[in-house]
Amino acid sequence: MIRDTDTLNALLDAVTRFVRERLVPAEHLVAETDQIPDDIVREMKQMGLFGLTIPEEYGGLALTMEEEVLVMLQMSQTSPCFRSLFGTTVGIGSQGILMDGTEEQKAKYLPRLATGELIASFALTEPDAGSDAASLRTSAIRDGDHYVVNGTKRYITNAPEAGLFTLMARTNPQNKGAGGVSAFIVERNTPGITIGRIDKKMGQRGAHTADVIFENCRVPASQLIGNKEGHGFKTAMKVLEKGRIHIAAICVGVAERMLRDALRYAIERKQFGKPIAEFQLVQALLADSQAELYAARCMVIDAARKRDAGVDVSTEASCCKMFASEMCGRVADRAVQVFGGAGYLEEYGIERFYRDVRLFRLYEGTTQIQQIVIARNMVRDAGA
Ligand code: COS
Repeated sequence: MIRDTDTLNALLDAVTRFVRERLVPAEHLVAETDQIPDDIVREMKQMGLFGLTIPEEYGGLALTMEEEVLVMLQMSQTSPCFRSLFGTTVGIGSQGILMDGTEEQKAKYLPRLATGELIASFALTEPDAGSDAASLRTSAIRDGDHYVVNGTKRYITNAPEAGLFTLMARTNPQNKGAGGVSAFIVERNTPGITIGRIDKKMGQRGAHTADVIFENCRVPASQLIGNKEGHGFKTAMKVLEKGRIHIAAICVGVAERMLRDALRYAIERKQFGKPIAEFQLVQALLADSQAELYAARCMVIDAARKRDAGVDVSTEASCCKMFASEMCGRVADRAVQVFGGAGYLEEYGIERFYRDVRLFRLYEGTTQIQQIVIARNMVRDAGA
């Protein structure tokens, strides 16, 4: 749903300009230094990017899912690490508070998240609990008016930058499944939290992940999201469902950028006396990418519109995440192929995208997890 076309277009123009004039020129530097420059972070905050999805009464822009998707399609026409810096705050880090938090929790945290003063991270994954998220072992045991948290969270995006964590931990040790899990808002400066060293990753330099270690960390009981024990896994699933449409939009945007770069190269590069874009085998690489991109774009917008209309989009969100991330991987591979030897060299940038986009098929639910969600829903809907 688009609420006001003029307002949205103004935002889209601003994001498009920001990407073209500020982010694209900084891509190499960020990849080299593994750091997004402070002035860019400041500009992101000024533009309201940290508050895109936060309701207006808490200082955000309150974008609908369709609006969010359209903004992300523009935002991701550059290295995905830029989006990652505010992506956890507008997405998986804040949405648990927004969806299931109490009024007090929303009033306390959402305004500071909207301005970017606080960066939010989503702490679900553990060394032994990835795809099987319900098996997490981090414990939060009630002790008076606190919970004592112990455990390790792994691959936590923006952990080094985070001001707060949406933490999933087991409050009921007797219940080893999803029902024993609760969600908390944990401030970074709570004693007993250590951030591990920044992970060395295949790509997405500039976006940081690390372990978050909780050792006898006393979290006030008032930080339990919604003041409700045993609801944390469902909160996480709802948050991830929305996140999957967001990530699918990112996949489409990055794929568009890679295809545009590949097309430009194919037009400029001459072999056998003419541009390689005139050779049919190269054209096939371009055309297959264009068709798949079109399909993914349509899927993402359709799923976003359905979600805005209040439809249950569990299946659509997983279809989008699976198809768009796999499509993005294929487009990356073809783009490198179009570039030929140059595609393997750092200076042309396409190999960096090739590495960056590999993550999309893994995080916020692997392709295989999306397949499980889709097929389970199909069986359920068939009344089996
Ligand atoms: N919205 C609301 N509730 C949901 C839900 C959703 N999208 N998905 C599941 N639930 C609920 C279920 O209805 C069930 O509730 P009841 O017990 O009341 O029926 C509960 O959550 C447990 O669901 P389920 O039985 O399906 O849990 P499983 O342990 O079988 O796991 C998968 C389901 C595999 C889908 C889940 O573990 C998953 O998504 N794993 C991937 C995690 C992930 O994406 N990690 C990425 C890292 S975080 S960036």
